[in-house]
Amino acid sequence: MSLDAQILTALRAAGEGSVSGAELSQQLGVSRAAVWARIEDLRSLGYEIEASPHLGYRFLSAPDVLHADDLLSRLGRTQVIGRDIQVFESTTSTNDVVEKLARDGVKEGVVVFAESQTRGRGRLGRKWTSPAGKGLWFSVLLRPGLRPQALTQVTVASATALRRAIESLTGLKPEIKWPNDILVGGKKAAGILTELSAELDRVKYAILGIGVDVNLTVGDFPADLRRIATSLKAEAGRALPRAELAVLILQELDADYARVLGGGFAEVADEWEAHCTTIGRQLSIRTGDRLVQGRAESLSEDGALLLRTEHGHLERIVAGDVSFEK
Ligand code: BT5
Repeated sequence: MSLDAQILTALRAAGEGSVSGAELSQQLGVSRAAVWARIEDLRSLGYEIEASPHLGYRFLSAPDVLHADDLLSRLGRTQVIGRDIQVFESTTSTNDVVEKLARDGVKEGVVVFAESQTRGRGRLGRKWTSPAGKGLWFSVLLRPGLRPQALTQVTVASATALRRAIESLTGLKPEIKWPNDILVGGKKAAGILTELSAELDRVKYAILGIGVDVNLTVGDFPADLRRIATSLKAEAGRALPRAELAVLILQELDADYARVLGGGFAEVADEWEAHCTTIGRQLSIRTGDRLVQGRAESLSEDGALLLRTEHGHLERIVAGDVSFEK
């Protein structure tokens, strides 16, 4: 952890109380002058830290920016996800940045955020709107050692984790639309894009890209999305702290990733089904150039959607676009 992250962790741990410069300097093994210089730097980034000659330093508030040291300090210890966090002001797509890291052999668990993306993407090269400072646009590098077909489990687990994190921060009741949408009030508020590099029977790496519309206003969405997309702020009626949500999502992702790798997918699937608007509905799914119609019955053991067609066959669908018939 960097010095800034350690200072923020120590100040947060003191809660309403203060920590003296001497304590910090001893705890971190640097001079008091170095501590002071780091605190000044954090203040210039927008952190409100009170300094009193007698009591020391007291944490008051953090700015609504994503700052890697701050995210690491809040996240605490996780098993895999968030071992390292990087934040970019702007990038083409955070999935591109993580792909480069993956090719360079970086270990799984690194998370890359961007305040804005110039070429954020959805599935099949669709565009993902990612305005600056309003959402969470990030990607996670995973090396799950699963068969490529089983990677849907990771997408399913990400959706359950994302749903729980949003619910716990906002009190909203997000729903999951197979395979990768999080809806609030019937409109899309978050999406997941899983990209992978695989050999025949093994995933080399997977990149989990997550976009959450946190504090966007109607005007931040292009006109053609206003009918189908929404933000957590619009639904909750108040602006939400992005860093806090980011940390909650990473903690929940870490927990669900461990559940999947530990053979607990059935449990994840149950939770997913309990919150999924797709199960039980009559649907059309476009998958490649095929249109399949039927009733969504459940998830298979490896995360595919099982669809009962009008002829009574059970079809296993691993990817596609859903539209509801009734
Ligand atoms: C998705 O694709 O929903 C996956 C979105 C993943 C975005 C993240 S952001 C971080 C990482 N880096 C990236 O470049 N991508 C990931 P799909 O199911 O194909 O949905 C795409 C469709 O959602 C578009 O065609 C629009 O209709 C709609 N859309 C675009 N931007 C949106 C937004 N900000 N909020 C809600 N809907 C949006």
